[in-house]
Amino acid sequence: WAQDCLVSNITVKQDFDKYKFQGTWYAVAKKDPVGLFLLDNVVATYKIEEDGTMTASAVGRVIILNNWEMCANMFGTFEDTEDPAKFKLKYYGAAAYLQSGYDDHWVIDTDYENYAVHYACREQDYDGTCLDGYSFIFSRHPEGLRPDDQKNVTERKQDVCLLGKYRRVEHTGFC
Ligand code: ODT
Repeated sequence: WAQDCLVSNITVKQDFDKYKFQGTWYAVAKKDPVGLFLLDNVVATYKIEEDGTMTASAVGRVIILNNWEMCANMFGTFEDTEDPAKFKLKYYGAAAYLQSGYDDHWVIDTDYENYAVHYACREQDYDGTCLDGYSFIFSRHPEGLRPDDQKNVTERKQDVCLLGKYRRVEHTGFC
């Protein structure tokens, strides 16, 4: 078969349960967007508020103003869409000089207990493929993915047409 890589053909987690997704996730790998922001030591914590809205906070090492290195504290609110695994993420930083934005936030796959594959396409090309996107591979475990989950994750990287485009996200204790 040939993969068309159309954003509209990317499949997401069936019957995504945001309640089970709550809690802490450690980024283990990342495909960067144009103008990358979060470098490493990225940890995201998801929570469902009393009204059912999913929110998250995230930390990560960033370099701003060309060479000031710091730990960014970021916050986000997720807007539901007709697909339970596809959200719009409105995010901003604790300080005004940090990035803010409005991105897609798709959960491609997760078993809730060990791994998650996140995907966001920021800009589509004329042909419907993704021109500028980013993706995080998350683990519940700070040490990284379990060997059992690696096959799944590799397949999902291929599904989002980003196999080979990820880099490892280090956790050094900086944040
Ligand atoms: O690092 C980049 O290059 C782009 C990422 C910018 C988005 C950071 C916003 C984090 C806001 C808090 C939400 C946490 C959810 C994290 C899940 C995946 C990262 C968007």
